[in-house]
Amino acid sequence: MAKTLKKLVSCVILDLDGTLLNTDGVVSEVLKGFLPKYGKQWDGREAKKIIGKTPLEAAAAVVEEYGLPCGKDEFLSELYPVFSAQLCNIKPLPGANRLLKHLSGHGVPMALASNSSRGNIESKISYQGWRDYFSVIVGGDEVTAGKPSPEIFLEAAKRLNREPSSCLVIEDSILGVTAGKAAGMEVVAVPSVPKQTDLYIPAADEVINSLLDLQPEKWGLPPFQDWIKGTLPTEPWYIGSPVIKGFGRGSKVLGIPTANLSTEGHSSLLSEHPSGVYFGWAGLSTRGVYKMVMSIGWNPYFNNTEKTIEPWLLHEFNEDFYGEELRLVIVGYIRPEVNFPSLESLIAKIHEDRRIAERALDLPLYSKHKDDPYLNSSLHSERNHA
Ligand code: ADP
Ligand code: RBF
Ligand code: MG
Repeated sequence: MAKTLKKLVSCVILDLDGTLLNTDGVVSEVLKGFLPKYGKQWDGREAKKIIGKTPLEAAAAVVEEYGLPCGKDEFLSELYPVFSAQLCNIKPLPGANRLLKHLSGHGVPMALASNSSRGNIESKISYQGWRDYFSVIVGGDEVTAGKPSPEIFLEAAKRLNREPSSCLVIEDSILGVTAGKAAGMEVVAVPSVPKQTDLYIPAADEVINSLLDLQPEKWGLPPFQDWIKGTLPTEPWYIGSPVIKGFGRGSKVLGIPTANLSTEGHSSLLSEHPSGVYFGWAGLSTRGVYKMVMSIGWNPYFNNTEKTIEPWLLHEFNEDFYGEELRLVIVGYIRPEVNFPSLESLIAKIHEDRRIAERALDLPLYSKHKDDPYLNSSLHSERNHA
């Protein structure tokens, strides 16, 4: 633990949108429904232009990007009521509830520092039941300049009664990371745009893939204690589809076959879950239920452009099963996806993941999901036909 200690802090200042809340999902939905009125189509690729901005700056970016025939103030005042009605539909990001519960349980003072307006922040967090977690809240309308100005973070530190140097900032946007560093604070970046890690590395003190990967002990804060034998239990989630052809390199290049799922119709499920290595149970209609370890993401080693799901069923099959219905119950998380200097080191790591998953799945906590009807229903119906 001491070896990896970066710096001691005594409090945490969090950004809200994109860090704790999946606000961008709702923003995208609202714009998707709104832009057609101006004869335009929302293109998700512009999403990163609005991340971390104040509402007015974000509106200005959309007006400019799409060449809308209205002013930014006019656009914002039209959009605002639509967006406000959607605040209750914003979901917490993976690991947000866990992090807030953990820090508050250990009495670590927490502040929210967001470019959103104070009123907006208050509504968003009351929908989540998070109001009591924060002893300080600073909104973009309470300072003269929003992020990337350090003002919002300095104000939060002042109200927390702490020196900036003993504050840890957690931020998803480059603007926010810049603001935190300018305030003289320690900054962990959790980028909300995938595959952009390199842009954050020079600015932040650490870049992590999702809140699940935060190690508070690196900053002198109490460590999480919910890891069990190298795994983090997650709310079980379910995904199933016929097995499709993948890149054809699993067995050939790695000696590790991965039964690729069609991601069609699963895009929102896929975007809800951070990339990384997960494990659980796999049900194959007509065959049985097996232990499974999988990667979700872009496979940095191969630098894929699509986010894929690649489950390795921990069983020897003597044939392929393309086209068969594969159902997964994912019960836990192992690690973030990483790049490797060589194929050998990637293969070795995947075998280590296999050992971790195999051992963990024998724990009652995880083994009970083997009997989930979701995995077995297709089996039963096949049997009845026979
Ligand atoms: P692809 O790129 O088409 O997914 P792979 O080389 O990754 O090809 O091989 C995956 C295929 O191998 C699966 O679709 C499945 O039909 C078969 N297969 C055989 N054994 C396994 C296993 N233990 N786990 C996953 N897939 C397996
Ligand atoms: N690919 C990576 O580039 N980085 C990883 O960290 C990584 N972890 C994996 C873990 C498991 C359990 C499995 C089954 C695969 C992993 N892969 C990873 C994906 C591997 O590159 C993928 O199976 C091939 O791209 C085959 O299509
Ligand atoms: Mg595959």
